[in-house]
Amino acid sequence: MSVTVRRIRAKEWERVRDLRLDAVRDPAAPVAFLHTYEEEAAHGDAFWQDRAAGSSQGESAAQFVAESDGEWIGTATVLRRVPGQTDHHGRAVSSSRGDVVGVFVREEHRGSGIVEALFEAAATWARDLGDARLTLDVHADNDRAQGAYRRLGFAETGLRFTGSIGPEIEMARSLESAAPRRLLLVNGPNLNLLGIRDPAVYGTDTLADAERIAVDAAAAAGFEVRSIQSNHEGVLIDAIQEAREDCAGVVINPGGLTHTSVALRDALTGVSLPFAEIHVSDINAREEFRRFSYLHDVAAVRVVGEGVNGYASAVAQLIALIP
Ligand code: CA2
Repeated sequence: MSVTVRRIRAKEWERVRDLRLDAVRDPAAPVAFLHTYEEEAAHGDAFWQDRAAGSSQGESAAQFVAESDGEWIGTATVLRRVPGQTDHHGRAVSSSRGDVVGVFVREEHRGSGIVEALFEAAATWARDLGDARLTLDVHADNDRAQGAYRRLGFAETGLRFTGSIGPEIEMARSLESAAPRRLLLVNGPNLNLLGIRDPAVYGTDTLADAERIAVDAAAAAGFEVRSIQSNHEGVLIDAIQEAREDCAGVVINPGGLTHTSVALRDALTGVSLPFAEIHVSDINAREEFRRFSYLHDVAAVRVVGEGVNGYASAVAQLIALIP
């Protein structure tokens, strides 16, 4: 499935309306959106024409859509706040920022990188206009959305308030690009055998092929890659700890340590770098003992069973999260 993310066009106001009406009918809508289906459905054509016109061009608002085979499968809108204005909490705006609102991905497309791509487009637009950060408000009980925003690099600002949908918290993410443009690529035990043994499970591509695929994907986004492969857990842990000094994230295929190593998990969470977990084979379709991963709930990105090409996808998705 190829997905493109782009800004809407003014003439697409009917599609803007239809996607919004689908969003406010979602089961999560009561804790996600400020308006109900009844309120949105009551607007006439002029309302949607104005909204689409206002967010299709100019510097005050932009609506982005994710499109797959012509279908709109997700959306996010950025409302810019600039000095001199008062924001929706009544605070004077001291440095320009983008407020992200109206985030929605159709249920069947969730968990496939769409929200990351939408936020990347939103961040690029706001950063190019000189904004220092992205902010958003999320319902205090909407754990799913909060988790997704955290994985996208957002953190709580400390502002809590009660709005029309109940208790909400503000989260923010810096748009300043301070992180080094380098990733650490870690391949664990036995991955040096890739392509040499067991081609029925792992294919015929070698570790060198996987590393080249990762390097090329990173280069396309302006990043470099430092690669390490080791059969020794401690060597991998040392490399991960050192990455804190000069890397913005880690892409790791932990090999068999995936299913056994608390120490590797601790190293990855300890360095506070976002990381992608990648497996060449589909670990969910093999022996029972491979189904559990000590990294599954702390990885920012997971790519499983896409062969060595999965390294490109893991790199691209991870870079999309790096400010
Ligand atoms: O599918 C993956 O990428 C794995 O992380 C590879 C590990 C395995 O233990 C994981 O469950 C899934 C194994 C690394 C490669 O081991 C080989 C052994 C013999 C021949 C070729 C590769």
